[in-house]
Amino acid sequence: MILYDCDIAPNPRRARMFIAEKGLNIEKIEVDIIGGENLTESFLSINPRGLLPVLELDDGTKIDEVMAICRYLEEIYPENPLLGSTPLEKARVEGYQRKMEFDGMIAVSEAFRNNAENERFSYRSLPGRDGTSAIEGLVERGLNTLDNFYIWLERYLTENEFVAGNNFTMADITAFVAVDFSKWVKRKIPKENTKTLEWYNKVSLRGSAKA
Ligand SMILES: N[C@@H](CCC(=O)N[C@@H](CS)C(=O)NCC(=O)O)C(=O)O
Repeated sequence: MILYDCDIAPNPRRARMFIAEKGLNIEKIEVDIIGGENLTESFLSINPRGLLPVLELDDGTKIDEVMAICRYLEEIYPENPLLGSTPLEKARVEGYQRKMEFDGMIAVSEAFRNNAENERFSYRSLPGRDGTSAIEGLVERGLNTLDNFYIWLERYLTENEFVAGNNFTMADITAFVAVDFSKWVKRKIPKENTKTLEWYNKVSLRGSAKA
């Protein structure tokens, strides 16, 4: 298998953390998003939408979308489950993962890519091939959603040790990557969010945090 990756990009990092948590050794090919390599014919033949990450299987089949990649790997390597074990756990992980993705990842992306100061990105409000022009008002909406992300994250971590319950799961990976991604829009964990700070420090110590 090959993971088409981009070292600096947050969505590929979610896949890399998942792979590291599973203890898998998967070859990686670096694609330079900043240099526009993801929009060249060569990469578009791998993912016509121009997005990373992509997992290529040994028979040439390509899987894009972080969660599709993680689902596939969870099915073929069920040890150390990160997407839940019981029907209820699976539902909880799916639900919290989506919340962390929409409230965190997408909010930062919206605030970052629509900010005219980020010249490299502002001409494309959306990532990949279908990029559209920036919309200024989305910066404020993204930042407001991000404020709510931090409020909800603190609440979940007050109720449980990890985002979706008492086990480390994909919901933690997405939330952790979103927290680091939020630095791109100069936001960080509010200092009064003690549970989130504790959780962040604990997750930072995992080997996968460096993936
Ligand atoms: N929904 C996709 C999102 C993928 C995505 O947005 N990837 C970004 C990197 S974080 C990308 O490829 N950006 C290319 C660009 O900016 O043109 C997934 O979950 O894989």
